[in-house]
Amino acid sequence: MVRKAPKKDVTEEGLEVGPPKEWAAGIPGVTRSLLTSYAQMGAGRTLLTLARVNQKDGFDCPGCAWPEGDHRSPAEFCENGAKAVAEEATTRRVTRDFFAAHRIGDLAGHTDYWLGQQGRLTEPMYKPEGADHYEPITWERALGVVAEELRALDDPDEAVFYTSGRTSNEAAFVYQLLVRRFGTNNLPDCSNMCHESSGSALTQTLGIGKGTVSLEDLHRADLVFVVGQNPGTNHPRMLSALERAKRNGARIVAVNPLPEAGLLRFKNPQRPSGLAGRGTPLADRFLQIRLNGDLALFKALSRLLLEAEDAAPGTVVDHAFVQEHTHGYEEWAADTRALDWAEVEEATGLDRGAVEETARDVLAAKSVIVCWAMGLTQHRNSVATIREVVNFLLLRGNVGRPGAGVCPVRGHSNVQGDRTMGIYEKPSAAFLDALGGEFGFEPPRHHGLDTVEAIRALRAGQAKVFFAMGGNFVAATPDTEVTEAALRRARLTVQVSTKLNRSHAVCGERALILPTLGRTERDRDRFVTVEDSMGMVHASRGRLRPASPDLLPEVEIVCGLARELFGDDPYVPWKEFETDYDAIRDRIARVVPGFDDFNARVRAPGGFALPNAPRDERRFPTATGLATFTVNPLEVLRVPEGRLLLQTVRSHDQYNTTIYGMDDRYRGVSNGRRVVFVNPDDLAERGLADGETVDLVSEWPDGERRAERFRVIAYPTARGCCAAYFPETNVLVPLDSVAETSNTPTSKSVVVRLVRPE
Ligand SMILES: Nc1nc2c(c(=O)[nH]1)N[C@H]1C(S)=C(S)[C@@H](COP(=O)(O)OP(=O)(O)OC[C@H]3O[C@@H](n4cnc5c(=O)[nH]c(N)nc54)[C@H](O)[C@@H]3O)O[C@H]1N2
Ligand SMILES: Nc1nc2c(c(=O)[nH]1)N[C@H]1C(S)=C(S)[C@@H](COP(=O)(O)OP(=O)(O)OC[C@H]3O[C@@H](n4cnc5c(=O)[nH]c(N)nc54)[C@H](O)[C@@H]3O)O[C@H]1N2
Ligand SMILES: [Mo]
Repeated sequence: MVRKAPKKDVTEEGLEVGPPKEWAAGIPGVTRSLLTSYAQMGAGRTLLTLARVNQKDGFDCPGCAWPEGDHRSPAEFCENGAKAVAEEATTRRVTRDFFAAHRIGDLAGHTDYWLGQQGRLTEPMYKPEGADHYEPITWERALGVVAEELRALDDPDEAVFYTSGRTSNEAAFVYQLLVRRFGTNNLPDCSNMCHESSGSALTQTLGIGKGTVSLEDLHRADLVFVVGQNPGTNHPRMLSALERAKRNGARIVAVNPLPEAGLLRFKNPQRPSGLAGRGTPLADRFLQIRLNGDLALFKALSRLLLEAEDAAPGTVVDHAFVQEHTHGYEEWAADTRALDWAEVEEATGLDRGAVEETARDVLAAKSVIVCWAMGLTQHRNSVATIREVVNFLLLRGNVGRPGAGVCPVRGHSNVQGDRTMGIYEKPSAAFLDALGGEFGFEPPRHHGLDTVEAIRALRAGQAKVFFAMGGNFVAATPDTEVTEAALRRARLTVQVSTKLNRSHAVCGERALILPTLGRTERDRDRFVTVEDSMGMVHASRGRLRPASPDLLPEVEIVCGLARELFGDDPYVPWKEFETDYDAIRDRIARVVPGFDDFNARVRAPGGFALPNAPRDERRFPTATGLATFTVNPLEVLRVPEGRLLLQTVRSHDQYNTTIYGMDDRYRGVSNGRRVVFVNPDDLAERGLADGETVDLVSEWPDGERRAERFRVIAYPTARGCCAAYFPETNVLVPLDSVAETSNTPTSKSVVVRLVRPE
């Protein structure tokens, strides 16, 4: 069987390709963002809105989870943050007339870009069974439909409640409360596709599923690794932090198959000197690694450190730390000493000299931080790879002291906070005890479904109601055709959304669109809170007039549904929560560790830091109370003859499934997205040339999958690897191709062949 992506946007006539850029975030960055904003918002609204991004009395940028420093500049946003704001603050509107004019089937035929460009959703819409149009519905009736379908289920586990990572702490807390009060832990979230591998590896080895560094640590590190991450596009404000670290004397090592613009040179738009010239060189060393080579790299670095220790005992390994705070060292060291260099070179594609020089950087550094994102988390052996990063840091005591530690760089602006609030299909017993104790009911104890398992359950007809708090489930998940068919089987799909997307077009028998406020918008006089990638909690207050008078904030949608579902609930004061976010925060303070005195502390400018045992006390709350060295076998991912390893990445003009525009400026692409970046030598070997059109075909035990008509771009990526954008390539990743332990789809290692279209 061959699965194909739907034949939309297959011809891209205006597509142009130029040379990739070597630097990021200078003048074009700033002017581009203002142009996008003008087009969507108009000039006055643009200035008013952008002036409030990430200010202490403003709203948290919905762009990414990178923290704000203590000394904020008046323009604490970046090009892509501005695009995220413009996308939400747009003056374009999707009205009931729009839905009357477009059949649902027709909407599914449009591109993600077109769908997003239609503007903000304005009122609740309902697709009754058998209908092919959405029609207006009142809020009361809409929530009634959801409650009716939930009550009709035989078992609460037949419902699935997804969350994307923009939901505030307050909304997330009441949402998971509703779900557990209803009786299930089916709370998959975007994390399952994102940093789940980081969470799994870090919880096991360090006892906390989050990073262990603050922004201050990054500024004062001696050596910073940026691995599997493209900050120039996805976390542009991180570049300022890296620049600052460099000014303080840090060296930066970039590890990536692609020479990403932001990693090489940086022009800081917030400093006068940043507006001219070639910018600051950022990475001191660029290791152009093969996809999935990182486990081998970190093992090799550790082995070189052990050799240096053997040559001069007591000078390299932090024995005091290893003895006092860790276990498993001996076994790990023996395994690491036995590493086979030939395998390292095969896996990484790096020559031994480059790895040895990097090890010398490490030896010269007193404090080391490793930052990473999706390049490490979306492979079959991602959890093992991240555990190797931890081993490498533990060896020299680079955890739990200033300037050192692990730094998984989160994606969605509140994805970390949502997890802290209990959006998790595998909640700990301690969390459930606290929740049940506070509200006086017994939450379900058995684990729920994660993202991939939820799709399987929908496919099998075992899950019948699908509720999404934000996001774009159908487009963000793998195996597009399988997933779409699974969602279409649902009795009811419900999307709480700000903007139109594919998940509204590919829906269940009955479907609801519940439009909600975004971060930028006024929520009466209330504020919400978020947690950034480094565990800082702070307030976010929108100021813009809501896109429509018929929008409800997420908290009110959840509480409204709970009141429909539970009537006069003896356990939870939903009515009070609906209006009073302070009341929600008081409960959070009693249930979630670290939030004591939440209401008072979050009102302090800049908010507060959550406790972090490894960072604050060098304490590791693992099963043994010690940080853990783990043995992770090196299995070289060998790609069969004639095939390439494909990674699926973001362009500079997209936010996950939201397509801002059709350009990828730093990589030299304009007016199109169906492109595949391939090393020129790999092209020559296959008799292919830059500019040709190919289909991407992945091969799996259950058949082939094909994404059609991509323009080949000869590009300086690592040999044997190629790259293309998602969501277009999600059709190539089977549902069952997931990372061990974390169950994250393997979106960064897909074996493909490039074939000329028939
Ligand atoms: N503007 C914008 N900002 C965003 C997002 C967005 O879509 N747009 N998305 C947000 C979200 S949810 C997230 S999770 C983050 C994502 O942030 P990133 O992780 O930066 O996003 P990707 O585009 O997936 O880029 C992956 C990077 O890892 C590299 N890479 C891939 N595989 C490997 C590997 O095996 N080894 C190594 N060493 N490198 C590898 C790729 O070449 C690429 O540079 O960004 C967040 N911020
Ligand atoms: N092949 C491949 N697939 C991937 C990835 C990859 O690298 N490669 N990355 C994965 C990652 S890291 C992630 S995080 C997921 C992302 O998966 P999701 O989080 O599900 O997807 P998004 O595209 O971020 O969701 C966009 C939608 O969110 C809604 N929205 C925006 N703001 C708000 C808000 O404030 N409230 C509400 N209720 N709705 C809002 C809008 O309607 C918008 O259309 O995708 C994953 N999929
Ligand atoms: Mo993400």
